[in-house]
Amino acid sequence: MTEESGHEPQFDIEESHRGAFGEYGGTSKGLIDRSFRERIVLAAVTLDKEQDTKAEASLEELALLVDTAGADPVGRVIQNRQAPDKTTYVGRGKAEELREVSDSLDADTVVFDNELTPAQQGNLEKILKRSALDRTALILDIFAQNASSPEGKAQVELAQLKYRLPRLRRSGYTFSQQGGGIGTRGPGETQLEVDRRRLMRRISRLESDLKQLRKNRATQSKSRKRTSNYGIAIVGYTNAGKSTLLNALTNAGVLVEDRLFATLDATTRRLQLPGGETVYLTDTVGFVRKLPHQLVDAFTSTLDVVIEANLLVHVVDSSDPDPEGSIEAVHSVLREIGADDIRQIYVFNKADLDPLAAERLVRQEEDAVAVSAVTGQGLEDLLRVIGEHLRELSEIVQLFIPYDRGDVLAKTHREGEVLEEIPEEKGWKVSARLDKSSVGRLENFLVRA
Ligand SMILES: Nc1nc2c(ncn2[C@@H]2O[C@H](COP(=O)(O)OP(=O)(O)OP(=O)(O)O)[C@@H](O)[C@H]2O)c(=O)[nH]1
Ligand SMILES: [Mg+2]
Repeated sequence: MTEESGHEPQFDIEESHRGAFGEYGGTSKGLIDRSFRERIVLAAVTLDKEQDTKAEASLEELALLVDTAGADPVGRVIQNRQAPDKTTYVGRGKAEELREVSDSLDADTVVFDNELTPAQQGNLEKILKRSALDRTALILDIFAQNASSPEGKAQVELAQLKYRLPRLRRSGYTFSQQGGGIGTRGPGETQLEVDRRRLMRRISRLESDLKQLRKNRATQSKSRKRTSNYGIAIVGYTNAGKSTLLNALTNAGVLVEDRLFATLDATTRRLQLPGGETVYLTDTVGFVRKLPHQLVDAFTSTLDVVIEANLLVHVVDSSDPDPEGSIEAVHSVLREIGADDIRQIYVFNKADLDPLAAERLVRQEEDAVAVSAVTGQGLEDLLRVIGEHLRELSEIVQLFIPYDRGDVLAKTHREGEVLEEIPEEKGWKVSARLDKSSVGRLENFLVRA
């Protein structure tokens, strides 16, 4: 389904081959032309009438994504059908209607609220006579604009290349040559094969670079673990206020912006809880409905910190019109990365904007706190709840360690918090707060009460 019709637009893969980590050319010359505000029509399929509000929330968000990408949403078309059409996603008639709407609104592009198959995209572009983008490409485009660290850039580029690989086409077609056919075909199979091989080479290069980075990170987090401190990851929907919360709690100075996906890199800061425990708090990339799987795959090294956390602080914007939908979107990403069994504390943020909504949401969840990361309201409560949860993950035990086992004493210090250490005739009597797993490892030295 890749080559063939010759009518699809060609992605210029050359632009993704620059630099050590390869600056993704998409930032300057991406899917959306940012030299002017492109006019965009949004299109979605709802599968049953009941899902209408859900589809609308999703489309609302798509409009926000389009705006974040630097273009103007100028129209919306929703189609209700049993299943997306295999060849054109919306029905063929609807596609024709989309063209008319786009013509009348003078729109440059139609963005579909789902991932299109390469074939659907090609077919749609033929009918629409303009480009057809999908949600995935749009989100990838925004990530590309926001990536700043070498790792972030590499992860985004990897996701983009994986998205493009099945979409590579023969070159030669541009929209100004509409109606072509003969004469609009590209150089053919050979060039296509060359392009594809190059792309695959670049993909494996990025994968190995990222693997190395991941290894380095694992070493770092191991040394952090050795000092027995807990890792807490701040997760949540994009723009919920995760970075603001990290800043409020630790003065981290992370960039805060009223835009989607302002944060792509993980930032970790130490935080001392009122109970005395030191924890490591990490702010990371935000999630969104239908987060492209290519991105989730590519961001494994960033998301490791979530998977390895002892506790998740799930930040929700309580002034969000559909907070439950956002919470569900976050859960679905957590499931995808295998972090859904980690204990979560819900933080209903922006309580200053909508106190009633925040209160309502707090009542719905078991472990929940209403806060405002901006005014500081509720933050003390949050720290107290975090402390309580961590204490549940550990227990206070009594140990007896003979003097010739200095190694065990050192290990106890490394893995836990030593509360008391009394030298006696034959060894140390130690009282320590330890993780359940450490307790297992030190079993031989436990003094049963
Ligand atoms: N009124 C109010 N605004 C808030 C609060 N917390 C965050 N904001 C605003 O919400 C916007 C997003 O905040 P960020 O901290 O960047 O959100 P984020 O979750 O890190 O977002 P991404 O990194 O883009 O996923 C900013 O404009 C913040 O000033 C709050 O408690 N009250
Ligand atoms: Mg952020």
